Amino acid sequence: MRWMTCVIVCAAVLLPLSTAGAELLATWTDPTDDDTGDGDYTYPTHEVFGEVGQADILAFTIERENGNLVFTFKLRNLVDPWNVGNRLTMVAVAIDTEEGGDEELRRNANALLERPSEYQVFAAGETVQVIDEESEPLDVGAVVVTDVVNNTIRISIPIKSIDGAASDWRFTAAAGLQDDYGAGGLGDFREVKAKPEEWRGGGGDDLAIDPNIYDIVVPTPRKILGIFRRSARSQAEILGGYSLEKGKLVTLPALEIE
Ligand SMILES: [Ca+2]
Ligand SMILES: [Ca+2]
Ligand SMILES: [Ca+2]
Ligand SMILES: [Ca+2]
Repeated sequence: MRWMTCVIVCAAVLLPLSTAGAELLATWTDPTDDDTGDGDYTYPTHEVFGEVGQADILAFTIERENGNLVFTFKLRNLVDPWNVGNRLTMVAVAIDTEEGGDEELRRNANALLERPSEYQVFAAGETVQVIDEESEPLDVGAVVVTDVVNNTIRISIPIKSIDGAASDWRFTAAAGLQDDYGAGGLGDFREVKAKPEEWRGGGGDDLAIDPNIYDIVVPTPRKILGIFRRSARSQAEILGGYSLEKGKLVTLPALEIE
């Protein structure tokens, strides 16, 4: 903690006043009402999900602030049915910093990563966890602030603890529902099945092949010399790219800071 204080204080001293505060690195807006996974995912039928929108990303922002890398998810509808804060929504960011890494998004996401990650960040409610490419938890001093009124989840990670500059990194941002198994800590992505149940989403499959992800931020294809560098895949195509017959998981694309 003393070390973190030092980092914050030192950074504040070293930074000229004009750049104090958050520096916006990138922001993406995301469509409303596309929290449908492969195109037809639905929420569990229990009344706590009744308002829907708990896993609908509206915007995803990356900032640098006082030596921290800050991810902010704006969601359509964070809810607090038990007066314990947000327990229903879970967000994840996979961070690719170099060659190699973890090819799968963890915590029951059931999804592969186009850009294998060195770090993965998961947050729900007041809990946040950063894991490395071996799925080992890292004690890096990450902090999450969830604002149920303004529907934001803000995750702050001391950037030095995950080595270096972010401009060349790639980021995969995803949202789903959390299943904390009633324990109140950080859980996993809640299972999606073929038919919705009281505590299970619907529109996927009954096995663990479909992604348990409702919404992702899809990168905009970049044009080079007027030609799209790669063909644009819709979110439904990306999240619907699983195959029961082949046992094939979906592969999530990554965002880059331009
Ligand atoms: Ca959305
Ligand atoms: Ca990597
Ligand atoms: Ca499933
Ligand atoms: Ca989306």
